[in-house]
Amino acid sequence: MADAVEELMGSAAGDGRLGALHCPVGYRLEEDGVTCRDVDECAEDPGVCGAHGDCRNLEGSYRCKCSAHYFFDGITCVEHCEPGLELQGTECVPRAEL
Ligand SMILES: [Ca+2]
Repeated sequence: MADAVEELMGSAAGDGRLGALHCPVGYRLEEDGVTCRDVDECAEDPGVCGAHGDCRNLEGSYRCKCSAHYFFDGITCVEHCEPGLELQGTECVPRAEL
């Protein structure tokens, strides 16, 4: 078990993903090794919003502008909010737990 973990970490470090500097989710380290740049999710994954939404890149994230009767659940456009999410305007958001 321990060997497998070490191997995994070794390979991750090998391709540069485990450097001294980490970028927040939605950002990627530039080739200079110090600059974090926004990932353009719309350009990298044109299908990210599915067939029923238009993608708009945002700094650190992205949004899908969904067609009528479709809602953005934080990842893509869906026809119904998943259990645990509730509809708020045109977006499915985590249901508030009190
Ligand atoms: Ca982005």
